[in-house]
Amino acid sequence: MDGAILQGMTGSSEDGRFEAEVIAAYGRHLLVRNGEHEVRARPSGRRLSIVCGDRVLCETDRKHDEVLIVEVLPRRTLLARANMRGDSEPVVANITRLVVVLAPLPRPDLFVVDRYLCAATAAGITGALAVNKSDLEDDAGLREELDALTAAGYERVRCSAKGGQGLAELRAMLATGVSVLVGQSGVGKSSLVRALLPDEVIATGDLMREEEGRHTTTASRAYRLVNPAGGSGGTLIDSPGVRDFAPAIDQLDEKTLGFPEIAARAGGCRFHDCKHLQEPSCAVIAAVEANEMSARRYESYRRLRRLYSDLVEARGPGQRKKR
Ligand SMILES: Nc1nc2c(ncn2[C@@H]2O[C@H](COP(=O)(O)OP(=O)(O)OP(=O)(O)O)[C@@H](O)[C@H]2O)c(=O)[nH]1
Ligand SMILES: [Mg+2]
Ligand SMILES: [Zn+2]
Repeated sequence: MDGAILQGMTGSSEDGRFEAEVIAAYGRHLLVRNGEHEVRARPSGRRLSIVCGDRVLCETDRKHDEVLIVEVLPRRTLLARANMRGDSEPVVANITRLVVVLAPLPRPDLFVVDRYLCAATAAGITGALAVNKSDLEDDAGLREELDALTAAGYERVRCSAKGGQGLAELRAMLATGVSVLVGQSGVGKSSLVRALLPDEVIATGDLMREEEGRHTTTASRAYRLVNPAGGSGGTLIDSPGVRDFAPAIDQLDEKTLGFPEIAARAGGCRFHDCKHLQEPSCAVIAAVEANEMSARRYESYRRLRRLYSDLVEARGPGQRKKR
């Protein structure tokens, strides 16, 4: 490593310690940024769990010529998912907005979209939608389903990374804070990042791999957007595509599971602990029956409720699972 680079780290103390931001995480291979400098780093111990977006304390190991991360600073927010055992795994840290990217093709799984949006609510992050590939033929059925999400309060931008339509609107949505693009593989997350960063070369080095001739993202990576009118344009994190996603169960609100249209109505249910499944005088069920709430969204809620119970069961009661 270039010692001169390390000398230039802002806030670097005598012992070579400095604070940095994790801008790429590929397992234990990390890339951190301090000011304008980017260096590779690795966690100093096995117990450190570090994700893209983390603020970390680094130490320069001059003997081995490497940068070690010795501490993860407290996270302002954390997007987390549940694994099959029901345990929570961190995905990205310190973000302010989660943008689910979808497209007419590959065919969207709206239940996965819903679960991402629920995870955003659970993490105290703004959820939003980017409907990409607007150059392809529009799907009226899909649009109707998406209208239900807009009615629930999620901002939605229609865009095309290929044709450029809607990119100004997307850029405006991303202009503040730190956003992450999530969604199924092939919806165009990396293409959107590329379209928003015309001058920046998207790293295709060690952290990425080419699969069957096409680029599929294998690690989350943060980019700084530039406002064309000058100044910062927000930070954007690209993430690998998923087939499925389950929100971390500890973060979810037991009563609403993160559905805003249920949160808005739960106060009207007869029972304080109503789960909105078959309870009498349930304001949520009444809203679905009156066509005021989307039946598909309600079905999505019921599925997440089942998944939630399954995950709680998979995890087992407290420490008892540990052998
Ligand atoms: N027609 C059309 N194709 C697009 C558009 N944006 C992306 N694509 C294509 O969709 C394919 C997938 O794009 P990527 O940007 O790699 O998708 P991704 O979401 O990053 O995929 P993963 O990294 O695997 O999660 C590529 O062949 C792109 O050229 C668009 O706006 N319109
Ligand atoms: Mg990608
Ligand atoms: Zn209810």
